[in-house]
Amino acid sequence: MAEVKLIGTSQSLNCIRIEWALKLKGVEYELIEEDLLNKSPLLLRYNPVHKKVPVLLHHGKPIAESHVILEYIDETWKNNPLLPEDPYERSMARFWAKFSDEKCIFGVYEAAWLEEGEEKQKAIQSAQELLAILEKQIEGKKYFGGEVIRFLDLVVGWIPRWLNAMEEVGSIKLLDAERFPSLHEWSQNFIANPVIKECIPPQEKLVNYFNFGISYRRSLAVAKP
Ligand SMILES: N[C@@H](CCC(=O)N[C@@H](CS)C(=O)NCC(=O)O)C(=O)O
Repeated sequence: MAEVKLIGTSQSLNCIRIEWALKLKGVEYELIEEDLLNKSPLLLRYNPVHKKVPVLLHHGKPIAESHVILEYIDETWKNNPLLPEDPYERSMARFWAKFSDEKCIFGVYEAAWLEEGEEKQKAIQSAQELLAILEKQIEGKKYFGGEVIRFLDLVVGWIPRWLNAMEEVGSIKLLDAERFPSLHEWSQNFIANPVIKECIPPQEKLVNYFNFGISYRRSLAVAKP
C-alpha cells in the first residue's frame, strides 16, 4: 500500500488544498478519485461520520476534514511549515481559515445561485462585504502567510478559480481589481506559483460543476411549497 493516499475529487476545493500541501512538502501520494454521486465503500468506510472528501490515508490510517488534514500534514512533515510558529499567529491563521470556509464561500455561492432580483443584489452586497474583510487581511503582504504560501493561502486558494467559476455561472462580478486590489494581486501571485498551477482544475470543469450544483439548488427552491 502507498504510504500516503488521498480520497478526493479533482474539482473539490477542499481536496485540492490537500494536494497543494502535499506537493509543497514534497510528499508522494496516490490520488483515489471519488464519485460523489455514487460514493465508494472506501469513502464510507474511512469517513463514516461525514461521508465527504477529502480523506487522507497515512499508512492505512484515515484523517478527515481538510483543516485537520492540513494540520496533520504540517505536524508529520516538518519542512516548509504551513502554520506559523507563534501560537497567536497560529490561532489567527485558523480563525481566518474558518471565516473563509464558513462565511465567504457560502456568501459567494448564495450570490451566484440566486435568480436576478432584490435578494440576489443583497447577497452580492453581503458577499462583497465579506471579501472586503479578507482584503484587509492581505493588504501589504504578498501572501497571507507572508513571503511564502502557507496554511491560510491554501484555504483561501478557492478564490482564483472557484470564485471565478461561481461568478461566471451566477452572471455576477464580485472580485473586481479596483475594489479589491490586494486580494486580486494575491490571487494572481498564488495561481502563478508552479506548485499551485500544477494541480488546479481548468475553469471550464469548475463552471460545469457549479452549473450542475446551481441548477439543482434552483430546482429545489422552485419545488418549495
Ligand atoms: N468541512 C469539510 C467539507 C468537505 C466537503 O464539503 N466535501 C465535499 C466536496 S467539496 C463533499 O464531499 N461533498 C459530498 C456530500 O456532501 O455528500 C472539509 O473541510 O473537508
